[in-house]
Amino acid sequence: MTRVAAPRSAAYGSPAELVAAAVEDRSPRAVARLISLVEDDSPWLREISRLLAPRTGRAEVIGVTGAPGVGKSTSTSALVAAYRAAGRRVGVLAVDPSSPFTGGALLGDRVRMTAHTTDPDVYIRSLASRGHLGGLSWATPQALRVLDAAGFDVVLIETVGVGQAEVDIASLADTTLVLLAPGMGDGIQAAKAGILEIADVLVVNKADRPGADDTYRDLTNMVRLSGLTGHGGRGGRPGAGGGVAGADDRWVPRVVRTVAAEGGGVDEVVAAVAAHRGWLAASGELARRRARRAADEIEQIALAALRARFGDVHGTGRLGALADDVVAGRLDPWSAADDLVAALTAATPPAGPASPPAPAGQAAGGLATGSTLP
Ligand SMILES: Nc1nc2c(ncn2[C@@H]2O[C@H](COP(=O)(O)OP(=O)(O)O)[C@@H](O)[C@H]2O)c(=O)[nH]1
Ligand SMILES: [Mg+2]
Repeated sequence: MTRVAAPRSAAYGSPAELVAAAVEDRSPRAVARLISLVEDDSPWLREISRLLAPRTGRAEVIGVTGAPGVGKSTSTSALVAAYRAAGRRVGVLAVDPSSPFTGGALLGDRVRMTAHTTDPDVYIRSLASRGHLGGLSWATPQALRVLDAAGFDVVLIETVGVGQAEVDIASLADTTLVLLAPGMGDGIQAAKAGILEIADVLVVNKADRPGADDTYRDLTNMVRLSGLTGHGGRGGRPGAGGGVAGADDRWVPRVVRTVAAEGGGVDEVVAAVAAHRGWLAASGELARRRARRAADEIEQIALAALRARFGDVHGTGRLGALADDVVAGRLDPWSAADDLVAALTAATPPAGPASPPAPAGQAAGGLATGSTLP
């Protein structure tokens, strides 16, 4: 990619200026820059993340997932309208690994989203990852931090697939909407386990189509059965009791019908999300989910750092030398692995910039350890 990896314009001379522009001035341009830095694994991220941290934790994060074509973008757009009508600032992250920037699907999304493009309190971004750290699963939570700190009350994250998504939406969102449409046939059967794992609200979209009632009934039965048997629903954690739904603090997923293309049923979705939000707060599950999210994030960053160091070790030829020893019988693979791990943990992290980074191409080593940490 020939994109410039960092803000070079005089407007943002430092990470602090850039973050201030996004957080204090709510500049969409600064927000866009910050997310670009995330996509590029910029060496500035460490400093930026430190500056953003005190401003995060306020946004309500809603995941929107489901098979391609089920109506996620249409529903997201309708939800943006509903939340804007309630006076809330809304951010959207569209995460679709199969259709980065130039994809036809995105073009369609753009058209659907145009209704909101002139609203300064709506920020819509299709997320790509040009970095090497861990792709979208790494970039998405960081982009979410940017929108959260920039004062978006609600952040909608649209991602494809159930159980197959590169981004684990359920671990990222406070509330996960799983969209289905009539005519999926055996798809529902096959997807059942995955759906119950992650859905807080089940949305039968395209309720104007034949078969919608069957799909709705299927799902409602499925949810009721799972309530009776104590399976499903992320609120149903071990220790919460496996009794009849309502007899403990479990969340039983709501099933809602929508015609997103016409805005039908969207208010019910908003109400279901609000009810789930209430349960999250009352049950203590919100705090647990956010702790899990943070743990995931830390793990991703730590693993990326280890991978980067592994690359450094590779560069030294150490692995090759160890392999030679193993082939020659001078060393067993276990001892060789011990040696390699020792080299990894001993390796000094790459030095990072304390000031604006070099242009793209030299800006590798995204997990640079800056000298700016207090
Ligand atoms: N009949 C009908 N079509 C819909 C509805 N919602 C979305 N669609 C259409 O379904 C297609 C796919 O929608 P899209 O939002 O792009 O799905 P996504 O791939 O899940 O994001 C588009 O042609 C939409 O206009 C609905 O409620 N009823
Ligand atoms: Mg879409």
